[in-house]
Parts: sequence; structure tokens; C-alpha cells
Amino acid sequence: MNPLADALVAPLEMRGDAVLVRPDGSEMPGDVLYRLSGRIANVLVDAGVRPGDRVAMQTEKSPEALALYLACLRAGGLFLPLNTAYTAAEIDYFLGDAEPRVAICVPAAEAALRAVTESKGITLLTLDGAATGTLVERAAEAPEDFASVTRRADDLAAILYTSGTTGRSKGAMLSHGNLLSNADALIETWRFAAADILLHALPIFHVHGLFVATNVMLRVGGRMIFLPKFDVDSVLAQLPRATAMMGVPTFYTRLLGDGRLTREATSHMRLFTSGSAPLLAETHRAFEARTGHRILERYGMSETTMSTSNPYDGERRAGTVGLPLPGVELRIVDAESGVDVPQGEIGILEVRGPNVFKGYWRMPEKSADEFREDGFFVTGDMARIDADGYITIVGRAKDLVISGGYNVYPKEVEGEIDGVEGVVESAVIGAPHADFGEGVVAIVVRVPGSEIEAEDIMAALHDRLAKFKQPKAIFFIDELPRNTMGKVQKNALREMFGDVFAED
Ligand code: MLC
Ligand code: AMP
Repeated sequence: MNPLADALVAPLEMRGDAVLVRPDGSEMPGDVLYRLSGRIANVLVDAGVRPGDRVAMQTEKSPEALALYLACLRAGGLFLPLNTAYTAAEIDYFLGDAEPRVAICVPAAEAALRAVTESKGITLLTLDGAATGTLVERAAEAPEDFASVTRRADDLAAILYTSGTTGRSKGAMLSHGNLLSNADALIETWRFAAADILLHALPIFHVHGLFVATNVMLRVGGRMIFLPKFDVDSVLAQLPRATAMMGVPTFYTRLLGDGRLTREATSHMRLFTSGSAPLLAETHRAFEARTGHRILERYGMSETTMSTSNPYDGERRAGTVGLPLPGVELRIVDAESGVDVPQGEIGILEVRGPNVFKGYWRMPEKSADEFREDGFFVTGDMARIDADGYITIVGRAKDLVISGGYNVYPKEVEGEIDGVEGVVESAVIGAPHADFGEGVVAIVVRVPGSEIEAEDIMAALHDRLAKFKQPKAIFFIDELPRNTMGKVQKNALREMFGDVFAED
């Protein structure tokens, strides 16, 4: 038994039909994907991967990258996907913390990573979006037969790094049982079936594109139109061939910005879902007015995979994230006391269920801090529940900016800016941004006499932080507003700088 390999990979062996369709229309049949996953599993085992070992991947989205994920499940490894935007400095930390046996990167990044992987005894292989690199070369030589290793539901399948509000990134450990139960809950709730064709435009290094999208489609025996990334032209070209699309709010605002998005263009679709960041009620209404489709919004986290969803048949309420998924328990409590707040009032959202992760990689204290004694996980999201059970996310107790569906932790960005010569200190906030939902803004205090400018700070961040974490605006200020306890008042900064991206 290997819960995920049995559920997601084994059925591919008998599928001669296309599981993945590339943008140029070429197809990858299930049995080909199955055999490729067997070859790659043999490569991983040859490179020393044993059950429980980590396999890190930072590469372009492609059918081969998906085969690597499936191979890792078959070999009993823990899949560790990394955002392609991360710099070598960021990757260095993940490799040091997770200690993978094997890491796969794009050929262009090989030279920069070689020193790190050699010093850590990690086998480094390459793969790019066009299916070339040493991983595919080795796979071509390897046998396709591979007996998936035995795993139990509680065994880990993946580690997803999510930045900490205080300091370092933490690896959320997800088990086979977590991922499979969530795929099943979503299939049931969203009525996925083998006839579905998902327009897959999300990256596959996060929960949304990897687990919500591909696990569901593999489990149900459907098909994916696998775009290397989101772009409006490709999505509009493919919509007439698809039945469903999953997206972050930026997908929908960008589509709405294009006159070709019409009722006819979406007439073949049965479902659009949104998540990873708040979908404005006005986007929901505009999308319905233009296409006749009510976007189905859901809510989740790397630590919990999906927890809530608007109903498929019932009312999809704009501005809410719907109801708990089957098997998931939710409650809203007072942050200090942990006691349930009266219905309708705002508190911290807590989650318990088969979807909730097994803790943070090698951080037992941090893990314990974020669970209540009765097993509820404290999400750090502020929410309210209405009389019909619909949940609205009203804000975050955690200091976090979500930009285009990617999380940016102000603490991490502030740490980098504070290290720049000529800077005394900084504060990072999110300001409303029409395209990304929130845009990163830094407010910086200079050392007296320093003439440092915004471009100097941007130059210093270039190799240190992924592009999406870098400020889209920088302001200088004489001193940061603080309360009597000495804490920086970010609300005051949001009032001062909140309209920086406002359109005239
Ligand atoms: C790209 N840029 C971003 C950005 N993405 N900046 C801020 N936030 C982002 N999300 C940078 C680029 O480097 C570029 O910089 C500039 O912004 C404009 O780039 P672009 O070409 O317009 O961006 P694009 O490549 O089109 O990417 C935008 C996007 C992408 C929205 C398509 O960010 C995306 O796919 N987001 C999905 C994120 C996601 O999957 N999240 C799920 C997390 S899981 P410059 O200066 O070079 O021009 C999770 C749990 C859950 O949260 O519930 O699902
Ligand atoms: P991540 O750590 O990348 O998994 O991001 C999880 C966070 O994204 C959650 O804690 C929420 O703050 C946010 N999030 C996800 N889905 C939604 C949604 N539908 N509405 C509002 N916030 C969301």
C-alpha cells in the first residue's frame, strides 16, 4: 500500500488517453506519464533516495516536473517543491534546513547551486521546461518498472515551506492521508468527474496548483490543459476546450481587463474556483455580469490544504469562503482566551480534521505553539461566521502580505532592508493593488547623513529576495510611528501610504 501512489499514479498505467495537454495541443497519455514516473523513481532510488528522504525541485512547470512529483511519491520520498522565483540565497536556506538527498534545478541555476549541494552531499540534477537536463537523460536509461514502496496514511508525502511571522521559513509536513482526504473532499464538493478538463495555469510549487489542482484531477481520472504559466492570451485560447479552471484573484481581474472575456468564451466551462487570497466581492459580481458564471471561492493554507468552500449547488456568496469541507471542523475563538466567540463576532479561525498537517519540519516547539491541546490548528486568519454557517475572512492576525497569491512576510523583507548600509530600520506593509490584490511597500529610516536612495535598496535586495517579495514602492521617513510599548504602528503606516497604488 502507498495511499497516494495507489490513488493518483497506479490508475495511469491503463490510461491510453491524454492526461496532460500542452499548449501546442500535443498530449501526454496516462500510460506514458506512468512509465516516466517509474523511470524517474528508479533514478531517484539510484541517487540514494530512501523512504522519508526529501527530494527538492525548483524548475519550470512541465509534464516532466509533474512526473517527478509522482516518482517521488512512488519512491516514498518527501516532495519539496520550491518557487522558481527564489534566489540562490533563499534556496541555500531550504536545502540546509530540509537536507534533501536529491535536488532538481533548471540548468541555468546549476552552477550557482553546485557549491551548496556539494558541501551538503546532495545529488544535483537538472530539468528545464523543455524536458531536457540530466534528470531526463538518466531517466531515458533507467528501467520503467518500479514497485511503489509501502507507505501508510500517516507517512509524510511533502514538505511545503511557508515563511514564519517571526523569523525563518517553516516546512509544513503533509501526509499521504492529509492530501488524499483533501482531494476526495474537493472532488465531492466540486463534482469533479473523469470527463472534466481542467485549465491548469497555476504554478505547481504550491498547494493550490499542485495538490488542489493536480491531485484532484489525477484522482478523478480527468485531463489537464497544462499551461507553463498564467497569461491572458493562452487562457482565453484554451477556455473553449476546458470545463473548469482554478485561479488566484489576479487571474480573474486580469481576465476581466480583456474584452474577449465573454459569455460565449466561457460557455464550455462548468466551474471557476478562486483562492489563496481574498477575492473582492466586486470582482465576483463583475465576473458574473460578464460571463454568467459565479466564481466559487474557497479557503485554505499550506498547513491545512483546503478547509472551506462555497457550495457547488447552493448559494455562492461573494466575499465569503463558504462552509467547512466534509470532515473538517472549524471554530472561531478569542485570540487570547481561546474561547469560542458568540456567533457573528470576529475571532481567530481554528481548524481540525484529516486535512491538517503533521507539524513543522524539525520545529517541535513551533508546531506545539500553533496547535491547541484539543488538536485545533490556529490559522492566524481573522474570521466571522454568519447565521447560515458561511465564513468570511475579515483580516489576518499574522503580519503577512499576499501579493498575487504569493505570501510575503514583512519580517523577512524588513530583515534584508535593515541589513543595507545606510538604513537604520524599516517597516513593510501591504497596500491595495489593482493587479496583485496587495503590493509590498517599504518605509525606511535612513542613517543621519546617509544619501541612500530607493534604487540602492532595490539593488541590494536583487540577489537576496525573490522578485515578488521586493517592494513595489519605497518611502523614506524620519522615524517610524510607535506605540507606548515601542511597537511599530503598521496601521498608521497603512493610513499614510495605503493609497500609493491607487489609480487616478
Ligand atoms: C510576479 N511578480 C509579482 C508576482 N508575480 N510581484 C508580486 N506578486 C506576484 N504574485 C513580479 C514579476 O517578477 C514582474 O517583475 C512583475 O511582478 C510583473 O510580472 P508579471 O509578468 O505581470 O507576473 P506574472 O508572471 O504574470 O505572474 C503573476 C501571477 C503569478 C499572478 C500569474 O504571480 C501567479 O501565478 N500567482 C499564483 C500564485 C499561487 O499559485 N499561489 C498559491 C499559493 S497556495 P518585473 O519587475 O520583472 O516586471 C496558498 C494556499 C491556498 O496560498 O489557499 O491556495
Ligand atoms: P499559504 O501559507 O501560502 O498557504 O497561504 C495561506 C493564507 O492565504 C491563509 O492563511 C489566508 O490568509 C490566505 N487565503 C487563502 N485563501 C483565501 C481566501 N479565499 N480568502 C482570503 N484569504 C485566503
